[in-house]
This record gives sequence, C-alpha cells and structure tokens, in this order.
Amino acid sequence: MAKKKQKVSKRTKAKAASRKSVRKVVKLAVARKAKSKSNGKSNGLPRPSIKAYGQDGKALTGVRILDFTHVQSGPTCTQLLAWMGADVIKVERPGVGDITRGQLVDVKGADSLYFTMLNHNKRSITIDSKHPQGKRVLDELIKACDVLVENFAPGALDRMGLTWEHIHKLNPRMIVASVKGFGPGPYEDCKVYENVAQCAGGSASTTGFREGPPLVTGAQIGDSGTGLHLALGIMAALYQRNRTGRGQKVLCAMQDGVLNLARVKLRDQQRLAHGPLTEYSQYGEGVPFGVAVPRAGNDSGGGQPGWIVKCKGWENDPDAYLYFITQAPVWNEICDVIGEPTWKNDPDYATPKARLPRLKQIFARIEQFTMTMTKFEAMDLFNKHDIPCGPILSMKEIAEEQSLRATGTVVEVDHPTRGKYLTVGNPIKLSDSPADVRRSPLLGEHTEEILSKVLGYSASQINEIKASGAITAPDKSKAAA
Ligand code: CAO
Repeated sequence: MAKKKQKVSKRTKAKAASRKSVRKVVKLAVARKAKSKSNGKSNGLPRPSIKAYGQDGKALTGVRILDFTHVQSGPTCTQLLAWMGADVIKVERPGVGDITRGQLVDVKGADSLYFTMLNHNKRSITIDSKHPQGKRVLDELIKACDVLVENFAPGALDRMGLTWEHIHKLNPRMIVASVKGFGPGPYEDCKVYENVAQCAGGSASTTGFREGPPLVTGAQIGDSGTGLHLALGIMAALYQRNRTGRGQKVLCAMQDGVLNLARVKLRDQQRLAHGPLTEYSQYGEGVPFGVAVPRAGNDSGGGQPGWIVKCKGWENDPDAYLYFITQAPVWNEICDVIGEPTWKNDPDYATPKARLPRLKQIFARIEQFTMTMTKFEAMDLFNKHDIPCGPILSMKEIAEEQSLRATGTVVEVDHPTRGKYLTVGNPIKLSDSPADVRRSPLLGEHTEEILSKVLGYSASQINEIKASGAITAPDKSKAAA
C-alpha cells in the first residue's frame, strides 16, 4: 500500500514537473514572439503609450524632490525638475524662508521677483531643521522622497545632522545632490556667490576688453549654469538607480561649472604655446600675447571672426548694435552686400588667413554700412544672403518679443500678492512633457498639505507638531511679553 502511494506521488510529481516545463516553454515562446514583433529590440520597457503626446504625464512624474535649496543655483535646478513633472517640496525656515523672498523687493509685502522667478511649480513647507520635532518630520520626508537637493554653505547639511550616512540609512535609494562653490581642495570650505565663481572659473579673466579690468557677465553662468549641470547629474543618477536600486551623491562645484562653460578658453591657453591666437583682434593689431589667454573684447570664440558693429541710432540707443560674423563660406556675399566686390578676388581679403591681420579694418567697413540701417533691417538684409548675424536685443525688447511668448519661453504669471509678472519659462522643450508655469509658493503654503497627504499625519499629530514650534515661526509678541 505504502509502495503504491509512493508510486502515485512520484507519478503526480512527474506530471506536475512536465506541466511546469510546458508552461516554461509557452512563456518563452510568448516572450520570443513579443520580441520578434518589436523587431527583436525588446528592452524591458513598456509598450509605447497610445495616449496623445503631452497627455501621458510628465517626464518626471512620480519623482519627489526634497528641495533644500536657496538663492539661485539650487533653485534653478529644482525649478527645472519641477517643470519636467517632479513634485518639488521646498523646505524653508519658519518665518524666514529663502532669503531671496525679501531681497530686491519691488512690490512691498510681496515675494520678490528674485524669488518668484526661480521657484515656480514648487510646494513650500516650513520646518526648523534644527528642532527635534522638525528633525523627525525631515526624516519622514527623506523616506518619502527620491532626491535631496541642497546648496548650503559647506558643512551646513552635516550640522543639521543630515549626513550622507544618516540619509542613506533611512533611504538607500535617495540621491543627494549638492552645489558647492569649489570642489575638494584648498577652497572647499568657502562660501561662494555668482561672481566669485565667474572669477574662479576663468570667465572673468577672459571677458572684457584687453585694456580694461576683468569683467563678469550678465548671464548667471555660476549660479544658473551650475544649477543646470546639477539637474543633468540628478537625471543621470535617477537613470542609474533604475539599474542599481541605490542612490548616490551628485556634486557640482560652481568653479567647475563655469570652467566647463569657458572650456574654449582653456583650449586657447594651450594653443598659445604654439604661437599667437590669430583670430584675436590683438594679433591683427600687432599687440604681442602674454603668458595667459587675454580678454578678447567682442571677438568670436570660434574659427569664424565676428565683432559688434554699430547700427542706425547708436548715438542715442545703447543697444543699436549688431553682432556680425564674417563666415568664410559666405565671404563673397558679404563683399557684394557691403559694396566691396573687389575684395572677393583681392589676395589681401580673398582668404580667411589673409583677412586675419585686417579684421579691424574689415569690421570698420562693415560698420560704415550697418550704420545706415537699423539692427532689424540689417538682420533682414544679411539673412537674405545667409550671412550669420544677430541684433543686440535689450531686455525690454525681449520682454515684448511675441515669438518668445508664443513658445512659452517668456510667460506671464499671476501671483496672489504681487499680481501679474513676466518670467522665463522652461527653455528645454519636451514634445511629450510640455511645461506649464505655475506661480511660486507662498512661504509655508503647503505645510499642512504635505504633512497630511505625503506623510500621512493626522490632524491631531499636525497640531502637536505645530505646538512644538518646529514648523511655525516663534510668536514675536509672546517672546516680547
Ligand atoms: N531650519 C533651520 N536652519 C536652517 C534652515 C531650516 N529650515 N535652512 C537653513 N538653515 C540654516 C543652516 O543650517 C545654516 O546654519 P549653520 O551655519 O548654523 O549650519 C544657516 O541657515 C545658513 O546657511 P548658509 O550658510 O548656507 O547660508 P548663508 O546665507 O550664510 O550663505 C551662500 C549663502 C549661498 C553663500 C552659501 O549657502 C553657499 O556658499 N552655498 C553653496 C554655494 C552656492 O550655492 N552659492 C550660490 C548661491 S546663489 O548666488
């Protein structure tokens, strides 16, 4: 009897095993079929969405950012991530907030444009990160977020107790992204602002006119430039996390970011060892080069010489100028348009090399011509002949430019305390993830919403946290009494 039972169970087992292997074969066949349907390029990704473009969420839908940034560099980064669909939770000090809320104020009692223009599409929660109860709330937020972004002074995050070790113990998937002024080295402990980075990153030394002092540029290459670099690093870390399951540190030093944007100047530094930089005006002017890359005025940074020339009205309008490029392939057209047809075959002008020592004189002739027309007329005329050039646009002209409004690059936003204002929208256009620009949050506007909806705290727990003083500013009247 026992033997019979044994035999039956052996048979049942064998049958089950064969059923299992049949199932396996069927599964493999299905997988193979699916693979062949997609041209053998099965990569484990979902099938293409059938929803209309722009209707299937945003690029970063589902990514939650714990935004500890302030001033400009960090907020630039998190604003970009927010425009791409991330849920950005900006943590601010109770009663104080990001210092820029109150800097360069134009409308009394309202958040400044400095703040509003860098913090769109975010939510604001106020937490005192040094208060024990505040620390507990932050720990919960760390568990609920994918990325922590910060640009505090060196060491400040650690002083809050938010070390890499602490964060990673709570959430091993967390990406911790930081902007600092300098990378590891002699200056790593220094606080840094925009212009310090422009100076330390090689931009200031190579900007301006040869005869003048170093110059900083209006474009915020130290702050916003580094914020852009950081956003790219975060994207890459998120992508890598899909494979590894773990977070990592992302560090962008402002000095490095500026140097990256000024890399053509490090190129020129090395070219100096092989002779003068012939495309710099000073070569044509016979001024010897020193040991370092000089300031190049308005010389173009590439192999096609360019300069800024005056246009009609320059005497009264500081922006009546045009950037003109003597691009070699259209040299004949340039000669014809400006009325110097003989230059086409003149050995002193016919080749780019022959022109290099004569650039000052060539641009003076071009300027004589452009001074007879407005910058916009000049732009129209030269572009008809494929000659590259660009009008110097003032911020007023840019603000009024309708084509920038049409693309969402310049956007009008309404704000409850300051009213309507213009801002720069997302300059990165994604066809399946269009950015809508929503106003910046008021200080602590979403504190309760985040505590209840993100962290799941009950009303009584929220009241308890409030009473502890961890999320509200101390009552000044009580303190004075
Ligand atoms: N609760 C409690 N304390 C908070 C807080 C919160 N929610 N948020 C910030 N703080 C505290 C910090 O912990 C820090 O305190 P400690 O010095 O005691 O540790 C303090 O606020 C000030 O932070 P900070 O030193 O970063 O700010 P700062 O105004 O002195 O310096 C800046 C500003 C920009 C120079 C500095 O943050 C910095 O060098 N950042 C890195 C580089 C950078 O991004 N620069 C570009 C800025 S944009 O131009």
